[in-house]
Amino acid sequence: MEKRTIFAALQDNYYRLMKTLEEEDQGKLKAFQEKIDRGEKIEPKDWMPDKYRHHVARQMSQHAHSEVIGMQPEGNWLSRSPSLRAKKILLAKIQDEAGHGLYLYSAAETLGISRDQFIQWLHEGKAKYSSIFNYPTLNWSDMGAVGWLVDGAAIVNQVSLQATSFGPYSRAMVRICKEESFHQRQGYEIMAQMMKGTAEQQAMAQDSLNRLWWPSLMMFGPHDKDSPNTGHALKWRIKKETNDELRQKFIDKTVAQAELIGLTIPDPDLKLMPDGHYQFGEINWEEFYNVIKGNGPCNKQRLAHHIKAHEDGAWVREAAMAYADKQVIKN
Ligand code: FAQ
Repeated sequence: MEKRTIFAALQDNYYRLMKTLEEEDQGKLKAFQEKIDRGEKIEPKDWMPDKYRHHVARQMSQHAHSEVIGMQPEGNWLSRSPSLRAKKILLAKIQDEAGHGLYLYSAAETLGISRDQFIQWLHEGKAKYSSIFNYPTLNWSDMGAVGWLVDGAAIVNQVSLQATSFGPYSRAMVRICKEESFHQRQGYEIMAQMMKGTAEQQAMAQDSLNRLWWPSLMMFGPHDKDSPNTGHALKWRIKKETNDELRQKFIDKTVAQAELIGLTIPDPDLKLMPDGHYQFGEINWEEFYNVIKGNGPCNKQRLAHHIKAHEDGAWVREAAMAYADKQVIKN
């Protein structure tokens, strides 16, 4: 069968039909690269090589899945929030995450792959979501640590992604970053309040930091030398900064925030260097790869919950489609 662009291809044949860079029209490929080098955005109807389309679809859909699966560890604490104020804020934050997932799925669909397909790949274990959401949230101060560290790490990454070369992704990031900075502040506020509380509350906050610090650093992905996607991502300006550069930025700004409220970063090797950056200890990469392979503490639970919610919601999707069909007939 003749190879066509994956945009036109049947989704089931996605990988089989994807052209290699060598198989692409070399003139078009050159013009595409020049456009990227000039800092122009690539829009859905523009020509793009299959590899670029696949790369952006992979990253955006994994990002969308992270936003949606990321609601689970926080949803766990809604019914046990310590006050009505805390509950309202947490509820609003979780709803924002659902919204981020929806913008991202919609933006990713402009690449010609449906949201149903992205979700099917997630359920089949062919698509990933952020490793961080495979860790449990054991107490209320984890809500503080998730907002402060997880949203904090997400912002560092997403601010950089505002300048990504794919137009719909870049525009989604601008809006998401505005909401994410409120999330980071609500998390930090919880941590700061707990650090002003009893010795027991302070110990809870420190325990949350101890458990979530290293997994937060893993959110930025493997070291650059072990990151197979970074080469093309930088060349095509999908990523503006590397995994290690972003991780360093996050550490540099977060250490001071911890110190300000009396928390200790759980890293005996952490050291401020003369260049103003922190040197830090070795990340447990064995743990990271284990988690992204599906063997983290909560992987099975998170995915099973997502599958069940998706199946339980089938009637809502069917009803919405039936209603839409009726409107077409009516008009
Ligand atoms: N977890 O070659 P690289 C949030 C995979 S949103 C799982 O370096 P790349 C909001 C990677 O996919 C958080 N898998 O990959 C919120 C690749 O596998 P593949 C999500 C990971 O793409 C807060 C392989 O390892 N943010 O938190 C991870 O160049 C609170 C090799 O890696 C985004 O998704 C990981 N941590 O760089 C919501 C941002 N790291 O696909 C609720 C967008 C790597 O080849 C509550 N994504 N892998 O099978 C990115 O910036 C990039 O995709 C990276 C990875 C930086 C995550």
